[in-house]
Amino acid sequence: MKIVKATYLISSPSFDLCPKLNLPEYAFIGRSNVGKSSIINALCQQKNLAKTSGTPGKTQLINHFEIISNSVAKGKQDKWYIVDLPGYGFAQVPLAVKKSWQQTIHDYLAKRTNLVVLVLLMDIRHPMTDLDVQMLNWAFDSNLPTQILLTKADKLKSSKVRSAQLGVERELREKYEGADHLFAVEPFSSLSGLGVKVLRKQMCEWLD
Ligand SMILES: Nc1nc2c(ncn2[C@@H]2O[C@H](COP(=O)(O)OP(=O)(O)OP(=O)(O)O)[C@@H](O)[C@H]2O)c(=O)[nH]1
Ligand SMILES: [Mg+2]
Repeated sequence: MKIVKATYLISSPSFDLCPKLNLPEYAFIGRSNVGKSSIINALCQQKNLAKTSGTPGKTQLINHFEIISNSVAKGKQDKWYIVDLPGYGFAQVPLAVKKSWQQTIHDYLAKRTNLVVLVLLMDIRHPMTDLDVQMLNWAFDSNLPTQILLTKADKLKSSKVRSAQLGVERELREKYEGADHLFAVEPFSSLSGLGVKVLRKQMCEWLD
């Protein structure tokens, strides 16, 4: 799959204000500062498509991007959305705001019927936080296929990368019996490009 065009569409403060459900959609979610915007940029090969920042909590809206991709193998063009969801777990945010984000995300996961796959990002050095598990529970409850990316893998030696991946896979098997078909785990680095090709290939398969 080759992404031929990626454009920013709209930022919505709540689930009700999101674009119509007319195209398939992939949502990226994870703790604030985990590298969501960087992954979207790496995937689309555009440096500033999604705004990245050193300030956690920058993305507080549901951001839709419209993507046009070509599949050489299938000889066709596809149109779909990528969604940059608000980051969670940012300590400096008031409790009421955190609660409202959680509600927005829960509604989004439960009701956005054009959602094909959830891409859940976890820092490879601190995976499976309570809020990550909360997202996994919601995905499991909605029977929503979830690609887990262990981000910033460039920060660890390759042996540690492998053991982190195996650890998360083991925990998933223990927590969600019989859900092997729903969850997949890949290490990722926007900096080195590790995992980008695998993710593109995966996305192409999911589109069918
Ligand atoms: N070493 C390393 N740093 C990364 C990687 N991806 C992102 N970063 C850095 O992590 C910080 C946050 O990246 P963003 O892509 O803005 O993270 P985000 O999840 O979109 O953050 P919010 O929108 O604030 O929730 C930035 O300083 C990036 O440069 C990576 O693969 N490796
Ligand atoms: Mg962001």
